[in-house]
Amino acid sequence: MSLIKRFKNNPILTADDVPYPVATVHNAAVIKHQGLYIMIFRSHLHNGRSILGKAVSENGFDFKVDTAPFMVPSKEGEFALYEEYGLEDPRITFIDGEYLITYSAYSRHGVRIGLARSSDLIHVDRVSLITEADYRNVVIFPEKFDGLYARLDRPHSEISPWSMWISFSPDLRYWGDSKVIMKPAMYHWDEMKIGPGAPPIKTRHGWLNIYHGVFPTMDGSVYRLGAALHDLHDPGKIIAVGDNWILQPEDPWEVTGYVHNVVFSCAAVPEDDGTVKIYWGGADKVMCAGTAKISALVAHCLDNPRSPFP
Ligand code: BMA
Repeated sequence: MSLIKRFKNNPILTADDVPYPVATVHNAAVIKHQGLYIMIFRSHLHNGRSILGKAVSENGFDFKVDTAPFMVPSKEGEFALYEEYGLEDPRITFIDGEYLITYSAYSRHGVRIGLARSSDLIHVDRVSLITEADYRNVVIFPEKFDGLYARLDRPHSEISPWSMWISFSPDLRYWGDSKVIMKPAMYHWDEMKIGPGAPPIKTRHGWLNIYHGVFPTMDGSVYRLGAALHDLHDPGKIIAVGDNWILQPEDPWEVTGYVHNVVFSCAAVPEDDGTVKIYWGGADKVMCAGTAKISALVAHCLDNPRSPFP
């Protein structure tokens, strides 16, 4: 039986639901704010560059999109220089009474990560560009460790398959103590590269990390989701990585779209009843959602684990 139950009315959001011209709606961050689900989603414009929109829902499945985009490339200062080619793949974390939004900033100088903050998810202030070029998929933990913020990310490298790293910061601006914590497994569903997906969820057994892994085929790359557990007090220590994927492209809008065979998650919202709503982009074109039992995802990691350094 599948660990993740797809929502019966997937896809939950498409370009047709957006009141300004976009080609796609995908790879969205979602978080609960004052009883509402707030989604910050990526859209390709018709020139191929991306911006971020916002949608709101009462039940986590039926979203209504704002009339105007939430964030577009900055026209000011260093952000303008590094956001020239667009903003992609946001993630949201709530910590210390504020929302932190990370996003990929694309420009002629490469891809790096921007950090913005908001108290109400209406007004948003850019804080800093928190990586140099060739980083993606930055997710910030919703708690500090020994007084430090912690983040997972995925630097690019020509020597190693692209792997998951952790870094720490006293102030969100300066990051260090970086180390690699998890690598792809050879001839395995994630052999080509892995990257953080949703900001980690705290469970009794550890931080649940829903990540993506990529396998190269003769028909292009296949993006799937997997799960790993990190130590509660030392998030750089992986307790277990579930050996099998937890979600793969199967529905028609996951198999065919802007880029085919992609499920890519930037968000998972834990609920009080022990379930989690997982959100993913389908084929880089639409937004999909599903639910899972948190205990089942934890068991998936613990019952059939593989090494984080296979
Ligand atoms: C990755 C990123 C994601 C995208 C995925 C599949 O490299 O660009 O934004 O969803 O590829 O195309």
